[in-house]
Amino acid sequence: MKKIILITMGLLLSSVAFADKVIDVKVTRKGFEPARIEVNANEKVTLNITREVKITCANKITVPSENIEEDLPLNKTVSVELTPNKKGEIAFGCAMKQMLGGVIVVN
Ligand SMILES: [Cu+2]
Repeated sequence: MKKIILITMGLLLSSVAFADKVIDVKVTRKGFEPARIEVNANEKVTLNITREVKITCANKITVPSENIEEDLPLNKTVSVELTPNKKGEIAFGCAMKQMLGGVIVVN
């Protein structure tokens, strides 16, 4: 009986630890899709980004306010993690003047 309680507690703890938000983002000819991502403040967010087009200026993702800059190799999923701690909007985009980009809306 004691063992069962311990296992149950372990499962509860692990489900809390893995309660992060995971969002799949693609780079297509239209740019980042979705271009608008909604999250909650203080929630850990993982963006799994896959660039599906060869010719695009979005061969990199930048999130200037979070000091994030990651290369996006073709057809490889790159994970970017962030935990926004205040409400508002976080802009993200390609390396080059944010020509292609989007916004993470923090609620
Ligand atoms: Cu660009």
